[in-house]
Amino acid sequence: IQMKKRKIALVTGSSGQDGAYLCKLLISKNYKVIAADRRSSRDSGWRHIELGIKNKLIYEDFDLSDVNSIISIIKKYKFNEIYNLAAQSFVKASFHTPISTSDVTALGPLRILDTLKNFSPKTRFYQASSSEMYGKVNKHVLDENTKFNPRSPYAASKLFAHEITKNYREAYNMFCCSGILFNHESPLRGEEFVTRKITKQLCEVKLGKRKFLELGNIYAKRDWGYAEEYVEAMWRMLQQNKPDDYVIATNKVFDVKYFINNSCKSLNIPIMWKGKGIHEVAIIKNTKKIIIKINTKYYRPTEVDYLKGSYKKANRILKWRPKINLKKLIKMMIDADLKRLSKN
Ligand code: NAP
Ligand code: G4F
Repeated sequence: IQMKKRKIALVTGSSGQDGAYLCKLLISKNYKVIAADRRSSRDSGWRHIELGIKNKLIYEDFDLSDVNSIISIIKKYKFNEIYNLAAQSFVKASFHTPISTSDVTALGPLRILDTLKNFSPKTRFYQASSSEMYGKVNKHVLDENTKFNPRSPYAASKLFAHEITKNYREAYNMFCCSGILFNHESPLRGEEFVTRKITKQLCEVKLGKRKFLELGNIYAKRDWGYAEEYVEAMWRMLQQNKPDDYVIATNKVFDVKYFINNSCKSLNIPIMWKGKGIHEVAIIKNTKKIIIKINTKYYRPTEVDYLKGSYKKANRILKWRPKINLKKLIKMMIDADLKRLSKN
């Protein structure tokens, strides 16, 4: 009997939320997984520790802005698949560091693609594209054919990466896919993103470690899914016969305020809202203490107000659909934060 050869995959941004879940998925599928990240972010490795995968990965030093680090890693292994998840991924920060964001988030994937073209053209490539690329849109539900209108240096960088991925697919017949992923969250989400900021800081209030939290535009609407399900879609894209681009979303939309209200319910903190605009506050019903304030420092120069995606194509071709709803997701995030905070 012939033994099936073990596949080798490279995951860039392996220390991040999606990187950690994807590494876990690939390990469960018996891949040899090379986790590429910056040495500095490996020191904590908290996500890999929580998922119990730290000693199941092969770690390599890697920086998307350094083409030599990309060339040497691609020459060292014969990759079947590369998942490019590394990026400066925080939209707000991209307004402060537009040039380094573009260097990493736009040119980084091009550095990988060009290296693949020269040294490993048969390797399958996944690019982490984003619903932020749609930006300001009038359409109600967004899909693979909707026009993009980016609203931040981050989104413009992701759009360049998206288009160049398509170009390498068409020009050189390479197996390159982009997943246009809508917001996806989890207990492993970074603390700067609004969902995790809310769950963590509300848990701190609940445990008496904080008095209130400050947020920006609480009327922004997002299509929030569960990250662990979304990395499964990435893998499925690279298992198809033909490379293509797919929207991954839940087709449901909620505003930040809804997320806050449900988080408070989950924590048994009864709140009521008062005031308008920058003076709007949430108050704890029985104590009348302010728990949420607006701080304009969290506003963005240009905002994306509304994002809702259609996962019809992914459902038809990849047989993918979201399963965890937002209320369940909030509960998972709250439970994890309470558990972590109770330990300290
Ligand atoms: P994340 O938690 O912020 O992870 C990003 C990763 O990229 C981190 O491991 C980070 O490492 C790494 N990175 C940053 N700059 C780098 C550089 N110069 N060289 C090498 N690695 C670098 O993001 P995520 O939520 O997992 O998202 C994964 C990818 O999907 C990102 O590209 C993001 O833009 C995209 N995306 C995310 C969502 C979402 O809702 N989560 C939706 C659509 C698209 P350090 O720790 O060293 O900074
Ligand atoms: O959680 P956010 O920072 O995520 P954003 O900007 O939608 O970007 C995330 O999703 C993208 C996919 O669409 C990814 F490509 C990207 O890498 C990242 O993962 O903000 C969500 C919304 C925004 O409208 C923001 O203005 O929440 C609003 N918001 C209100 N108060 C806040 C805050 N966002 C943050 N981060 N912090 C606040 O205090």
